[in-house]
Amino acid sequence: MVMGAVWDTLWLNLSAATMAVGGAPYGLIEDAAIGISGGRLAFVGRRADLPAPPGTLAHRVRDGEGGVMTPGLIDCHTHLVYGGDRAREFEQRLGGASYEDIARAGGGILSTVRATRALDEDALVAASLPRLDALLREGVTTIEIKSGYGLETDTELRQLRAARRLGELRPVDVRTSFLGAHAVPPEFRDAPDAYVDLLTREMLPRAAEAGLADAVDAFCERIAFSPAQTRCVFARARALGLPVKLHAEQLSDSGGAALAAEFGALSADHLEYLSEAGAAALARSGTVAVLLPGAFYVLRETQLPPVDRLRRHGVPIALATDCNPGSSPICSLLLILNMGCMLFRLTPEEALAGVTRNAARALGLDDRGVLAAGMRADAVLWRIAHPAELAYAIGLCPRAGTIRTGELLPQDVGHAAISASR
Ligand code: DI6
Ligand code: FE
Repeated sequence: MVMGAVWDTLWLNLSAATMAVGGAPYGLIEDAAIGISGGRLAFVGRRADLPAPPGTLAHRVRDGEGGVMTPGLIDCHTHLVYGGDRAREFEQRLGGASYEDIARAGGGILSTVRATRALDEDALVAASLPRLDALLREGVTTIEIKSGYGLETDTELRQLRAARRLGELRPVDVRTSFLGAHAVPPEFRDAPDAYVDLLTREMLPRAAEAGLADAVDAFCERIAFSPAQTRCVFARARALGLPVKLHAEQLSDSGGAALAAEFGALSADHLEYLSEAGAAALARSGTVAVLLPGAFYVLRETQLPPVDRLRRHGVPIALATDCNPGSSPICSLLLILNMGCMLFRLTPEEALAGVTRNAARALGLDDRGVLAAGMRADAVLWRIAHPAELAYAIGLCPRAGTIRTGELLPQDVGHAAISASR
C-alpha cells in the first residue's frame, strides 16, 4: 500500500474517449490519467494535470499500454431472453416471404412465444447465456432485456426473472423492460382489447410488484398494438410509477413517437417511418431515438430512419442490437456501430455516443455512459490508437479489458496488454 494514497487505481499510458459533450471530438484526452476510487471515477484528465506524482496517488497504477479507454458499452434494446430460433423463417424470407406475411400466418413473434413458453427458467437462462457472453466479449457493461415472448403472466415473469438471473451470473447490469404488448397472443386473436385489459389489470401490475420491470415497452404497429391500446398500457405504467419506451414507426407511421413523447418516454425505438412532427415531439420531450440497424439490415428495409431530421431537431440518437430471433439475430454491438455508419450514415463519433452516452440516457441512467469524475467506473480498454477504429473494423474485437465498478474483470487481469506496474 502506498502511504497517503487516495485512489484505488490509477490508469496511465492511454487515451480516453470520454464521450463527454463540449470538448474535442469523442471527448478525447490524449496522454490521459484515469483515477478510480470506490467504484467511481475520481479523476479523468490529462496526465500532466495530475495533482501529485502517480505513485503517491493510488494503491495501484495500471498501464494502458497506449490503448484507448471508452465508457463501458451499453446495449439499450435487446430481446435477449427467448427459446428456439427462427432460421427456417430466415429461409422463407430469403425465398420471398415478408416479415409481416409470416407474422400474419402465426409465425414470427408467435413462433418464438411457443418456444419460450416451453422452457423453464433454467433452460431460458442457459439458452440466453451464449448471446450475453458474445456481447460481454465486446465490452458491454449494461444491457437492457425485454420480455415479450410469453404473452401470458407466468412466462412473461419467467423471462424477466431469467433476465435478472443473467445479471447475477455475469458481470453486467441488467435493466429489464416489460413488453407484454409485443404481439397479440393466439388465445386472444379475436379479442385484442381483452388481452390489453388482462395486461393492464394483471400482467403488468404483477411484474411491477415483483420488482421485475424497470420500464414498460410496447410494439405500436399495424401487426401489433394500436395507438389507443398502447395508450392504455402507458397509462397503467404511469400509474405504477414506471417509465415507458416504445417500438415506434418501424414498419409504418402509426404516430407512436408522438404518443411516446406525450408520456415522456425514455426512448422511441426503430423510427424508420418517423415523421417531421414525430421528431419534433421527441425533441420536446427529451426522448432518445434508438436506431436499430440490425433489424433494418435483416428485414432488407429500404426506408431509412430520418437521421438528418433527428439531428436538426436535436434528438439524441442511440444504437442497439435489438438482439432477437426474428428481425435481428445479432449479438455484436461493434457490428452495430459499423452498420450505424454504413447503413444510416452516422459518423463513428455519433455511433459511439449511441452505445455510451445516449444509450445510458435511453435507459434513464445518469451515472454512466461518459468518463467523467463522479460517474460509475464502467469502462473498456481497447487495443486501438483511435476510437473511430471501433466502428471501422468488422469481425475484430480489440477489447483488452473491461472495468466494472472500478475493477478490472478477473478474466482480464494478467491479460497480455494490461500489466499492473506496482
Ligand atoms: N420489433 C422488432 O424488430 C422485434 N420486436 C419488435 O417489436 C422483432 C421480434 C421478433 O421478430 O421476434
Ligand atoms: Fe425490438
